[in-house]
Amino acid sequence: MQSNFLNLPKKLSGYDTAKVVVLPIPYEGTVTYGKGTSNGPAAIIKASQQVEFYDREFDCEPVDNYGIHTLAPLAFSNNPDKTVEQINNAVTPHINAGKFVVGIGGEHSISAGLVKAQAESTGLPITIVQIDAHSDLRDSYEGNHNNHACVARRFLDNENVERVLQLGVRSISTEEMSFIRKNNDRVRTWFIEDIDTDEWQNEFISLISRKKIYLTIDVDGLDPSVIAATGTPEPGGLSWEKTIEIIRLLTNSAELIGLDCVELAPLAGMHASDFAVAKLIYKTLNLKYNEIKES
Ligand SMILES: [Mn+2]
Repeated sequence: MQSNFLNLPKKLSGYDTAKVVVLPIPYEGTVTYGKGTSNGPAAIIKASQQVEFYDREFDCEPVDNYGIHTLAPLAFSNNPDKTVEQINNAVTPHINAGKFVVGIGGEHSISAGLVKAQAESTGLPITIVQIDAHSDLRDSYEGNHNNHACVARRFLDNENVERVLQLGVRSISTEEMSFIRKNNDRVRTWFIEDIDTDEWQNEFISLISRKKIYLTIDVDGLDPSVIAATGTPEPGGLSWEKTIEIIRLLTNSAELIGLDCVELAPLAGMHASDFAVAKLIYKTLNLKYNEIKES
């Protein structure tokens, strides 16, 4: 890898001083349709070199206030169950060192390891916010519990995961619909048409308010006009503006404790997708570190 995320100078990218660490997780073990998500982390880091540090919303270069260290990419066995444990083991020391960990994928199953590390390290109830075109609530898929189509079920395996809140879903199976209906104490899914109205906001805020939130962004949650380079694209997704609005509500009402951005499968000649993901990560960090808290 040529450079660090955002191509930051040393004073902003050293491990000891940075509040944020970016962990590239180029894992692609169970992908079922379009391939290439193992190339996601390198494409995100390359595109991030073009992101402006200056953020108009805050009229400053917010990264000056937090700093980002980019870790070496994780290497894997090709066993999906072992991968989850490897990620858990790799991430835990950084959480314990007080770092805000950003996992960049890689396929969505990596989030199971990231969430496990967060749930076990904090020892407190956490809520997962999942931006995704799919609910990923199958118990297993193609004979595997750690398939990327099952990741939200794996979140729910953790006792410390109080609830999974899903936004932007527009492709779902009969089994998953039935699971949602039976488990409405732990899963709340806002389908894409729900987010076109304003009614979802109050309920969303009430479910996240003052909680510890882990945000997992499957980039296929966004509309393919924003991010087309993904393995299982679905038409009719979240706009860029709506996505930022969700994240702004989150950072204004709750404590964001971890983040991942997964399922970018870069396409030659379509670097708009890579850039959108890099900018989305930077914007999320800016919102987190400029959070305005009501006292
Ligand atoms: Mn998805």
